[in-house]
Amino acid sequence: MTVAENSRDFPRLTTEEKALFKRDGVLIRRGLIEPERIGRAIDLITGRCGPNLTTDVIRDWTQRTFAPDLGGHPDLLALYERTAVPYLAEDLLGETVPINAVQIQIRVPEQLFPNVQPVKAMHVDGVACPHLDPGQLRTFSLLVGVVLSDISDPVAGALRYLPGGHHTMARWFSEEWSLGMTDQVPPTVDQQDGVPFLGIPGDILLMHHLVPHAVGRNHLPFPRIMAYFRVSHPAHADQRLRALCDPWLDYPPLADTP
Ligand SMILES: O=C(O)CCC(=O)C(=O)O
Repeated sequence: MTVAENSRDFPRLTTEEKALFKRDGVLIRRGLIEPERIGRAIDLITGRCGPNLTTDVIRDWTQRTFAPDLGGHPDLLALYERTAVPYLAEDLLGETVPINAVQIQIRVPEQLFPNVQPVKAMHVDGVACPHLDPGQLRTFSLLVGVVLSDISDPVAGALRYLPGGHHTMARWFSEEWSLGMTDQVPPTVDQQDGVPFLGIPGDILLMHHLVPHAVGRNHLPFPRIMAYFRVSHPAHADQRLRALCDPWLDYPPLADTP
């Protein structure tokens, strides 16, 4: 059955959830993705990564995506396309550009690869990335994170985010920042620990592109695995700079809501 065929069954975002998203920049839906889809994704990822992980490969893939050749694999894109997620994204953005790539991010156990994955400091994606030209923007509208391994313990390399940080970042981008700066966030944001996103396989996170986030080391003996999808409103590519300063430019359905 396709997504379109069973879309009636998907619980859409409520007015309360939209208001929460406006306030915090984050929404979490538990158990949204079926276990069979998660299982297929995990088998693919572990099958490809397991034999190939060396210190150099981990460093490289941590900057980009693990198993880059799987970036367009149908069983991984299905975590987004064949689930309720596009409908939730549409509830926030109105229209969305079709997704054609997934990013896999693994935090490997420190005890197996000590110091290979240092803490990723607070940042918003696509702005002043340490490995890219600071004059380039690789921004988008909405980050969707799919939990693929048990992340019930914050020391397992959980993503940590700053609820409401999209308001702070929009002010900073409009008042203090300019293209080409290498600072990723203002010092007040950099000093924060953030809230760990904890979950189990099948849970999803919807996060506004301006919510700052960081990632810790994984102190547990098994890998932490997340899949990320970067969703854009069709107008985003032509309004990247303005979307940094106006959090609701890419979100027409939310512009006039409380
Ligand atoms: O590893 C993660 O969960 C997120 C990594 C991240 O923030 C990024 O790749 O920009």
